[in-house]
Amino acid sequence: MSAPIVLLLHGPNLNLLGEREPAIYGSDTLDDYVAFTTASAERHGLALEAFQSNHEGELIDHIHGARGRCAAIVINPGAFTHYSWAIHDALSAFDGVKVEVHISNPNAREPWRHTSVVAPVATGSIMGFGKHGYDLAIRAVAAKLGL
Ligand code: CA2
Repeated sequence: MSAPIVLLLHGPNLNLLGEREPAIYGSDTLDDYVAFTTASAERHGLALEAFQSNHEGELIDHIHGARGRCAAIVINPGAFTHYSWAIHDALSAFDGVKVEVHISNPNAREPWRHTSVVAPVATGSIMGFGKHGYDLAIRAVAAKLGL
């Protein structure tokens, strides 16, 4: 049987990883994050698809496209985390495992980052562990799927 698919989504500005704000987000690029998460997925018998967009609607289209096709979504919604009820609603219509991941710990930053409108519809949230959070997310997906 083919490996269950995990959809890895990144939201706005995360295409700039490695280019600016290394003190907060480190020096790894988005490609490094995707390669790191792909390797983790393969170790756990999962296949990974990755997509980044600066556009809310494109992220929603990909969440819809995962319905009935992907076993899990790992999503770092970027700043959409804090106000996109549209992403909240799209995720609530996805029946698989949903992991919210953040590179930094938004709760230790500005007050406007302390609210996540995605967290209530996520299976769980991982934040503050940099790149390792993505490995933790894949491990959590594998455990939830019984792999
Ligand atoms: O810590 C995270 O992963 C965040 O989701 C990153 C978002 C931020 O709005 C969230 O509060 C927490 C911001 C992504 C911006 O990424 C940049 C990366 C490099 C240079 C500039 C921005």
